[in-house]
Amino acid sequence: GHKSCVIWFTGLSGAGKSTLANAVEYELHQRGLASYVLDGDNIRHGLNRGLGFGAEDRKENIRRIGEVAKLFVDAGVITLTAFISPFQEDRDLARSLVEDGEFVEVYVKCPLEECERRDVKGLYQKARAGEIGQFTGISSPYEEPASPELVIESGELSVEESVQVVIDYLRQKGII
Ligand code: GGZ
Repeated sequence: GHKSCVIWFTGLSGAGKSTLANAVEYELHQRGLASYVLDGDNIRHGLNRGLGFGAEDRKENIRRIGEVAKLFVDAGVITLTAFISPFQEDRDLARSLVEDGEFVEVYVKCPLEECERRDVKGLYQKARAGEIGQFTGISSPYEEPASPELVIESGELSVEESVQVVIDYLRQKGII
């Protein structure tokens, strides 16, 4: 058997949160474990449609995601979330909704310069040009996690190596 938990990925746009969350989810699925990824595709386009990127809307975005993650954990699912979640206070609130040990905060760390150099979706360029306001790292803050369970330097490790770090942690803690 396994325990359910929230694996909360946080980091800048383009740091690799969704890629890593999906790769970990794939690995858990291979092992026959019930798991699910919450990300912008299924949350910001659905439940949280209408919320923007001002501080208050980001707070509400993360609050709702935390509540949904709690429900999934209650249902026995290993829940992976991939949101910038730039504010420590909001991440702490999400943490407070589940039991001690059930919240694994993973800082997907990547220098702003590297995210901006990759600029997979061209958003940094638009933010620099002033076409997108309140863009994290450019015109809106990102608060680095104070004491995350894991820090993964996505520019230094391959996706496979990063997945292994997360899986090893879950095994070490007896979650899987
Ligand atoms: C940051 C923005 C913004 C602004 C649109 N700031 O790389 P992406 O495209 O796919 O990921 C970013 C995503 C961030 O949404 P989150 O729900 O993760 O943010 S938060 O946790 O802060 O609520 C980016 C896109 O949405 N995007 N405008 N102004 N990212």
